[in-house]
Formats: sequence, C-alpha cells, structure tokens
Amino acid sequence: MRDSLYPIARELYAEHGVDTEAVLSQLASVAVSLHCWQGDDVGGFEGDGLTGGGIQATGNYPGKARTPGELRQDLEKALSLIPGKHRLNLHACYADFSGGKVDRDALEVKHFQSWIDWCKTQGLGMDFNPTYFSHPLANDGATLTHADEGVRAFWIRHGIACREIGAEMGRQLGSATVTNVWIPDGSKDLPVDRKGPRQRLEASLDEIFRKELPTEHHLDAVESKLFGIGSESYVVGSNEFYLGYAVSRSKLVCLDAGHFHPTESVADKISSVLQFVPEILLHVSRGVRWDSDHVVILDDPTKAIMEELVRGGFLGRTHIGLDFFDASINRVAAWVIGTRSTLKALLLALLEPAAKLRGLEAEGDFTSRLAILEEIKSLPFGAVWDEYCRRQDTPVGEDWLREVKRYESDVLSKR
Ligand code: RNT
Ligand code: ZN
Repeated sequence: MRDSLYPIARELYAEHGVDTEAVLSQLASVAVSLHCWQGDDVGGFEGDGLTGGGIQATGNYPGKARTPGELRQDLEKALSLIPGKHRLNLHACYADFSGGKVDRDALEVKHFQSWIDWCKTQGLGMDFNPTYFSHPLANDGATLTHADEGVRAFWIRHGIACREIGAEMGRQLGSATVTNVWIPDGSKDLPVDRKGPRQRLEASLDEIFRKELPTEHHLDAVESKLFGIGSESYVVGSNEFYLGYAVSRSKLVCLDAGHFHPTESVADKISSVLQFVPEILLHVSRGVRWDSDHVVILDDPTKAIMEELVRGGFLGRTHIGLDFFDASINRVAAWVIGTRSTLKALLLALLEPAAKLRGLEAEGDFTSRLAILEEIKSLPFGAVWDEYCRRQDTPVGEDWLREVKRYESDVLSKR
C-alpha cells in the first residue's frame, strides 16, 4: 500500500516544478557524521569513568557499549537502519588501548587504527575530536586556557596529537577529516579577568594549528558555547571569540544547535558565517530549554537549518555532524531517530519549490510567498521519504524499530 503512494507524490511535486528523482539522488550524496558518543553516554574507553566539564548524560538505560567492539557493533546496527552513506565522528577518549594505555598527550594513530580499519570496511569517512574533558587535568574547569603553563602545555600537546591523527584518518580513508575543538573552559561564578583566559586560548590554538596540514586530508573546526554546567557565568570560547578566531585564521566554525540563546536562530547564522569562513561544521542537536542535547527530531529549528543549507547553496561547504546523547532510551534507537530526522529535514528542504518561491520574492509578491510556503507543508513528503528508504535498502516507516527491539533482546540485554 505505502509503495503505491510515491508516483502520486512525484506528480504533485512536479506540479510545483520539483523533480523528486533529482531530489532523491541529491539526498543520497549527503553524508551525516554519526557521533560515537551517543553509544555510551560520552563515557569513552579510558577506563577511569571520569566525568566533568559540562558534559553530562542523564538516564541509565541498560545495554550501553563498553568496548570499541561493542560500540562498532551498535553503530553497524544503527547504520543499517539509516538510508544513505554516512561518516563516523570519533572522540579521542574512544582510543583503542588494546596495545597499552597512554595519556592524552601521547596519543598516536596506532590507538585509532582499529577504528580507521573498521571505517574502511564500512565505507565510512571519519571526523575527529580532541577530548578536553573527563580527565584529572580538566578538573579545574580549565584546559587550553589554564594559568598553569604545565597544564596548558599538556592540552596543547593533546591538540597537536589529535590533528596528526585526524590528518592520517583523512589520508587513509580518502576523505578529509574535520577535527573539532571544543573545550569546557569557563567559570561558575563571575570572573574578574575575562581577558587573560581568552589571550591564552588564542595562543594555545595558534600553537596547536601551527603545522599546516593538507586540506584534502584534514580540516580544523572550533566550537563556541554560551554556558555549561560549571561555566554558567563565563565561557572562554564564546561565539564572538571563535568567530573572530576562525575568520582571522580561515578555520571552520562549528555551530552547535544547543549553544546559543534559546530564542536565537542558528539557521540565520549560516549565511553570515559562511560569508567569512570557508566552510562550517554543524552539530545538529536539540536543546530543551538549555543545551540539553536531546535526540534530534523533525522540529522547526532543524528544518530551518536544512532550508538554509539548501536555499543558500551551502551543502558543499557544510559538514553535517550530530551531537546529542540520551541515556534514558535505547541508544541505537537514539542514533536512528536522530539521524533519520536530520535526513527528513534535509529532504523537506530539497523538496521546496525553490524557483517558484524565489520568483515570487523577486516580484515582491510576499502574499503568494507566504501562501505557497504554507501550502507545501501538506504535500506528501512522507511518500518520498519512504521511497528513499526503500531504494536505499533500509526499513520503511517504523519497521526499523522492530529490528532495534530484536537487537536489544538478542545483544544489548546480555551486556
Ligand atoms: C559540548 C559540545 C561538544 C560535545 C562533544 C562531546 O557542549 O557540544 O561538541 O558535545 O564534544
Ligand atoms: Zn557540540
């Protein structure tokens, strides 16, 4: 029954001048970077179970991955239920220490080789993140901005090591790795010196980025934030700080959907930022009242972001990554729901009758522009989505949920 709907949907979209076949092949060309940290509540595999730095997952749903092997198994299950070819976004605290543990400033490619090999077999590109939290030297709430030169130097070495690892990931996989810097540095209460830590952050980043790496293998991104747990009054790496830094050094800006005032539009930032930096990284997320990192759903902010990427012709300059972590529901399902919703938002944007809307706007017919924007909301986009899932050999509708439930009873419940 469901598959008979697509030809009708194709006709209806064609009446608006939209070629659904072209849209389906465009959608298939977009990769979303799945964040490893949804699989174990941002725990990592360093074994000391430390948390801190404003990264906090809530919930205790059973079955979380405890080893690189388990995390890969879970990711394989999730990826099999998501249409398209995607990427893996790995944090440095997920190193594979089967050959012996080292501290973060001594990480090498060999600690990530099993991840790279796995990505190769899965046909996935890879993105990377230094981990500046969950570590004894991050307990003061300062890393790259620490006033102690020894601590700051440790984190600089970590940053340098991670760029080398990222570049090698990109080289081996034949697709540039985006290595994203996010630090938790800030203060709970009102600081007197806001300037010093920012000067130190600029100096630390310049040291980390000193070595030029080939852009066909590696790209650097920096991620700002408004506030965090323990950094309510001051975040060193604010939006203004990183925007200035990225513009002056030609780095990528990472826009995390949960890192701005709740009434700000992240979608609106895209065309401003891309006017001055070469590319952006997105952390698609869902903040509920604050930076809560809820699982992404097909909501208005996510739709608006994807509309901007399509309307502005920005897809080729945007790296779409996910950033949420919910420990209160099945973690494989969380990946599937969040990624499928992100792709649905992108599909909706691609299905927009762009030429028609632009024409109306150019003519100054804002009445028709608003009318059409409202009318297209009730076109049968679900039938096009179902067709996409079918063609990509992934479950249609909620059929994927049955598969996740089976995996839960066969695998997750035995952990
Ligand atoms: C934290 C940032 C950051 C992290 C990941 C784990 O507020 O959003 O991107 O979520 O690095
Ligand atoms: Zn983020």
